[in-house]
Amino acid sequence: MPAFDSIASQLENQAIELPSWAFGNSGTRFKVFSTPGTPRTIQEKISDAAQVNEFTGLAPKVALHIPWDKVDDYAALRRFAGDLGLALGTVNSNTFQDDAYKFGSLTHTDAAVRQKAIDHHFECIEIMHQTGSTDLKIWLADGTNYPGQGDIRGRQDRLAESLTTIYARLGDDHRLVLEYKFFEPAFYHTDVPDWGTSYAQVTALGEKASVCLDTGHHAPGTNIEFIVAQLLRLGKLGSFDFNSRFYADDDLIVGAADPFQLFRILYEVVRGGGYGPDSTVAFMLDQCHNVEDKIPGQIRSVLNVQEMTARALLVDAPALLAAQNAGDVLGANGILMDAFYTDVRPHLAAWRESRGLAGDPMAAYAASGYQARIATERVGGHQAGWGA
Ligand code: PSV
Ligand code: MN
Ligand code: MN
Repeated sequence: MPAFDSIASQLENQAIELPSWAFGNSGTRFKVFSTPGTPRTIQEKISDAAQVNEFTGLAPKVALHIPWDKVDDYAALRRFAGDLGLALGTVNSNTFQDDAYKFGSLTHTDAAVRQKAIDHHFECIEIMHQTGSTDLKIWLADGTNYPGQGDIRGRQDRLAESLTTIYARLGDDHRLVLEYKFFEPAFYHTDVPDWGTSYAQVTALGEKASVCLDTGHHAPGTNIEFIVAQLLRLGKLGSFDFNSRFYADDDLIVGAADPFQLFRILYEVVRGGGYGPDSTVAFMLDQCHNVEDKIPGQIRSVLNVQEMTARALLVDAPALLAAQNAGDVLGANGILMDAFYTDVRPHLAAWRESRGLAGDPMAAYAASGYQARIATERVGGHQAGWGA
């Protein structure tokens, strides 16, 4: 297995985008618990995201969700973030909250509703020009609850037409990423339920469109690393929404439920050229912190991604290939598992310290006093999204 030192320089390439909504209060349909110090504005969310980057050096971008993060002056917001060492990242559209979208948005039978949803995406693209963002991420709640409720085929056709109109409005440096999710909020059929549908739709659009893979959006037992390998092979893996799940779309801390799965995914990312300076894959978190503090929750998340990336980089690729080609089943499996079972935490701590960062970002954040300060300074923090 390669020594940690031989892969250390590749860790410099890691940049993980934080979702603005991770810093707001969130919960389930049963209860939204509020956490002292929760941000009241997008500026406060960005300030909290800056803490994650300050202690880890891993999170230089914040993704926005519109209209949750709507402001009058996006150029000023960009400067605000820039002053804290951050860039504004992916702009997430939102066509799942308005009454008009009860029966769909980009797929709706009524052209006026489709146009409303398209106009919202035009607004997002305009915002991207001002924030300097390159990615427009579309996730649709569109779908039906009962067989026969909608014309599945007609909805695909209208989706294709709406996406084509949005795609035509993208700026030269812009990309469109289409996220899939197998169910919820629709329970019978969802209009973009799987990577194949997303792939078919974005391929019809053109080069600037690709697939967003949210790790929580698959049926239990799905081999997600296979999807990663396939999309990279096809040149259509645009971005990740990282999180972890035990049951459905739990949005828990990435790597918390199944670190081995995260390792397997990141191994395929590395294997398929999705990691490194030439990669165009965007790595984002899409998480909520219902019962734990949000900033340390995000710090833990980016550290989990870093740890599993380091382990994936440690896989002895030539030896693995040789074992695979020789039909050495257990030898090949052993080579992969050797890397997975390597505890890289002491190496990563030393690597951080060599770069002027705290060896233990969780402890350093806890000792910084920031959490206590925001708890006293901020009163009446917002629920993620809906109240923002
Ligand atoms: C939907 O479940 C999703 O994963 C999409 O990425 C949304 O933008 C995000 O959650 C926040 O609601
Ligand atoms: Mn997502
Ligand atoms: Mn989700």
